[in-house]
Amino acid sequence: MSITVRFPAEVRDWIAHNLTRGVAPPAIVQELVGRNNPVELASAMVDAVSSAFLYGTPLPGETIEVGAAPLTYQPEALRIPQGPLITLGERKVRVVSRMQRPAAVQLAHFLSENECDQLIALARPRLDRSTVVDPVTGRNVVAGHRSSHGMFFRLSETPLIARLEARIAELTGLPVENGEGLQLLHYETGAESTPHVDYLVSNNAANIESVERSGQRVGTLLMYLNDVDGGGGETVFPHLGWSVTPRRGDALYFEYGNRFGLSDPGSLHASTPLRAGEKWVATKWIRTRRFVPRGNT
Ligand code: PD2
Ligand code: ZN
Repeated sequence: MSITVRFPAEVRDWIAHNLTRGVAPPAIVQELVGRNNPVELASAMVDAVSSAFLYGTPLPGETIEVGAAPLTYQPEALRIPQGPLITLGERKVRVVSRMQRPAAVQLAHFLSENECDQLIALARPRLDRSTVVDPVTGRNVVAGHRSSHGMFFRLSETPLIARLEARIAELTGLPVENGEGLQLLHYETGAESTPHVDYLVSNNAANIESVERSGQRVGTLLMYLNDVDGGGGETVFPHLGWSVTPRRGDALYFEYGNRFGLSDPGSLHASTPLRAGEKWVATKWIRTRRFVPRGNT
């Protein structure tokens, strides 16, 4: 049996701040118990905030349940068509492998060689150091998490970009307008993307506002634009022990949102350090609703 109790906003924010700083949940529970909170209540409060971080859900509101069963993520089937070949406009794309959790599909020749070349040529003069939102300050910072360079295209910026966005919408069954602008990333020797989830965690104002404007991210499409022959640069899923080797024109699509609004922590992934040469990849992040960039409400 569970009971509903009031969860003061200042206690919730204090817990969120400490989790974001990397303080371990049991240490936060202990601190709360030391401040005269019953241990069941302290654990429930810390669990409520850490579950919101883990599953990418909004921070708890004014009340929480004490004594409730812990949450788990219920995976859902991939939205994309079944079968070994998927027809996308004029293009037939071959399925290389499928995964159930996170729901994922690996596709051969999603892009033509010419499309890969054109994307690289359009992006090269516009590359900048990739940034991420610092979870403690909420500011955009150049971070070790992403040691690549990158740039974003606007939606339908060129006929090529519009054609690819239509192909992605046909693959995923999600409207073009739910997609964030296509991002191109360029990794040089040694560059990597450390383990992370792509859904937005409610640990800073920028993420909270972004989810309020456009809904949560629920799918990622990675399109590999060159062969990475020198080793490294694989996209890896540490919880699965799965590693995808980039091959020019191939794509990897994975989904991590269910109909209860939870995100899948099993979708944790990374790009391993590039041992030699370079890696070019295009990424598309897809939301539950129309994507509205900051300042465009
Ligand atoms: O470049 C990749 O393989 C990669 C790996 C993990 C890209 C991303 N995440 C991303 O753009 O989110
Ligand atoms: Zn990622």
